[in-house]
Amino acid sequence: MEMAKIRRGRCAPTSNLRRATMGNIFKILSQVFSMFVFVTFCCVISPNLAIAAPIKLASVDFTKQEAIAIKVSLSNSDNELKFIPDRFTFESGKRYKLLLSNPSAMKHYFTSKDFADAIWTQNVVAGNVEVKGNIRELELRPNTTAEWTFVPIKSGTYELHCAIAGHAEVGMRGTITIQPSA
Ligand SMILES: [Cu+2]
Repeated sequence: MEMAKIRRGRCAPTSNLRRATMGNIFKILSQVFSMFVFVTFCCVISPNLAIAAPIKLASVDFTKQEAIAIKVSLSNSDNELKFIPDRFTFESGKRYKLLLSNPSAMKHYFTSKDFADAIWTQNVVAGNVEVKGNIRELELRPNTTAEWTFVPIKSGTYELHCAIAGHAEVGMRGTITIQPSA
């Protein structure tokens, strides 16, 4: 009886010890595995992520992208005081050519200074003249056209109006939205 008691007394701590040891080994293995995953991420995936972005940006030349043509008429042959259309949506990072025309008998402005600040203007072509640099607003005399080529930079919603006194008040207004690049 005593031997049995003694054996049982010895066996119980030994099996607890084994369980504890197995638990520790399992913990250590899972920590090693976590470290392995972390190191793999740091060494292999992260540098690729960091390198991928500059390569993508470096390969984009905005001036060589095909321009998306969008038409806008400042008033019409009936001399209605409105932009047609009066809502525009552009996407940041794409190249656009805004084809402006004024088929009316009055001069009109395409004025949206906040929008002009949110884009990079490549040029404005009117008649035989090409203008480069920052453009804030365009004035179109009766029966004239202009082409404004630009790349939207900053997303947001911007108001558009004609700067001639009284025109915006009776409806010569619009909204231009620049959406973040998809
Ligand atoms: Cu006007």
